[in-house]
Amino acid sequence: MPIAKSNARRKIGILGGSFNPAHAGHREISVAALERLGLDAVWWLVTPGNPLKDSSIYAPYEERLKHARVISDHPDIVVSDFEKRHGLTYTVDTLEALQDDNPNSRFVWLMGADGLETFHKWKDWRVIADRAVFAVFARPGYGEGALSSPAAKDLAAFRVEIDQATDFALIDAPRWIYFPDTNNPISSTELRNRKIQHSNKDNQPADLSVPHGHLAYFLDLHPDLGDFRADAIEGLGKKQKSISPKYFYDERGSKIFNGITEVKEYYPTRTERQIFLDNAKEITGEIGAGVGVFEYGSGSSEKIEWLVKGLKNPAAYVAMDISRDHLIESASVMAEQLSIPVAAICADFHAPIKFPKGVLKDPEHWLGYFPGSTIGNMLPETAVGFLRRASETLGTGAQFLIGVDQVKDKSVLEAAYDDAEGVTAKFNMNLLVRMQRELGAKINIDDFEHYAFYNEQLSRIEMHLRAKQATKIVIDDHEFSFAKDETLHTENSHKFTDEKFSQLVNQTPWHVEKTWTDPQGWFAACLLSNR
Ligand code: SAH
Ligand code: AVI
Repeated sequence: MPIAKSNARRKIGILGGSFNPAHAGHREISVAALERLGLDAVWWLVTPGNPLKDSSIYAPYEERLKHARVISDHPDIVVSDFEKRHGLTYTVDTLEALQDDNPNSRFVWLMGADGLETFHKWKDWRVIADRAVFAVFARPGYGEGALSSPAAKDLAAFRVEIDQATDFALIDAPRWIYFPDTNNPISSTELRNRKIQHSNKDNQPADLSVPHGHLAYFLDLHPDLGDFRADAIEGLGKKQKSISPKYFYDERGSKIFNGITEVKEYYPTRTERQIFLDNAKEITGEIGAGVGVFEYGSGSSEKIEWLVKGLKNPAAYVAMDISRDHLIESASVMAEQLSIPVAAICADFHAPIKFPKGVLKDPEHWLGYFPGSTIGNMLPETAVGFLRRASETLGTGAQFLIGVDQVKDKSVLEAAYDDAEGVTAKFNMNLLVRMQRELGAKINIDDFEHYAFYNEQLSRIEMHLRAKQATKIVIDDHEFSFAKDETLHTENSHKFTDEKFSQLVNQTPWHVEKTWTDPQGWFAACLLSNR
């Protein structure tokens, strides 16, 4: 674990951080630094602690180290506990110690453009800049903006051009360099291939799961590995422009969704909660003892407590969602609140998922839990595929409790998806904000408006972003024109009758065991079994 002392004049990049947890972005910066700066190695210095962060979402040190080693996955990236061993917390001191310890090495401090934005708040940041050269890499969502940050302005005279990159590690500080083109290090085609490989992979390595803070484990299947850019370009190129609703859920989108569940027109959340509470005894009785609960699209995990409290000797709760930070935060809170092991999996529920073996005790059987009628956001044929895969994930003898929104009066439905406060509109528009921030898309957001209607023929609410006037969206060198009133289709929310839902379920290994509804029949909780 200690880094071997070097005797040659090695060029070493340093990426410091809490690595809570390490992810693909850390690796991308490191690989870019190795290639562009001609470095011999990149060391990931995992800081022991950041007292400003909430300890409940902060995994123990050894776990962060272990996870970083799994994620780094590169012969020239070394994960180090240097700061812990030397009792250091501040970069300014770490650099001094590194240089004292390795007089024959040249160090380059590495950071994402997000780091540069807040660099002026670091302790003795000017001393840091004097001590070592540093390289800044554009990251999805963070680019040119960082160049107008206080530190970037203050140090503007010391910035070198990227044509000097290969000698950069040997220049004397203060000097810095900015790579504007690393926020899309992988081409769309490459991503597409990687994505296909990923979805063919029906088994993920079990050692990608690590204990994390209060969580029994955190398994990151990296659902975000750049797919947003490739999917946006593909979807905007279609005749009816469209994009998957899964892209609503960045950190901000997840929070806006919580706001939707509180507006008076959005009946699903409170109706479903009432069904669960009114029938809790019967539902938990049907499920039985010793189950492990696996929640798909767990969001804020707000609907789990009644279930875990009502079940007899539940074995574990595993939360799964695509929205990584929100998931870690919500599942960590649940881990503190529930008296059973809680774990989290960051994944796309359209990909195959297997539980890591031997981490949690096997439950009597698994109960899939999929509230909110998120299943309605899938096309019927996609829902069939999803249910089949879920049956494989959960194993034979499993049950599946699913929230299913029902067909009802059009005016009730349309109001629920176009609330007077405009929270749903904000949720929909967030997709454009996210495209701007993460893809560097050029969009005049004011040219678009939220548009939702009930498509009676297909029994679904459709959400679109509609162009108020002729406009365009530009991503990289792709330009997508919108005529006035042309739309980008962002979401379907299918509404079911009992019959329609059973027809769908009957194409899968599941069958409907029992259904509970509210007095108006607006929403249903369906218990499926694959026994
Ligand atoms: N279960 C909660 C949240 C529903 S919102 C409730 O009933 O209120 C839908 C959730 O599904 C969000 O948290 C979103 O991040 C997640 N989600 C959407 N698409 C997903 C996908 N393809 N894979 C995994 N999670 C997804
Ligand atoms: C998550 N899903 C079930 C919500 C729905 O009702 O389809 C998402 C949503 N879209 C707009 N409002 C809420």
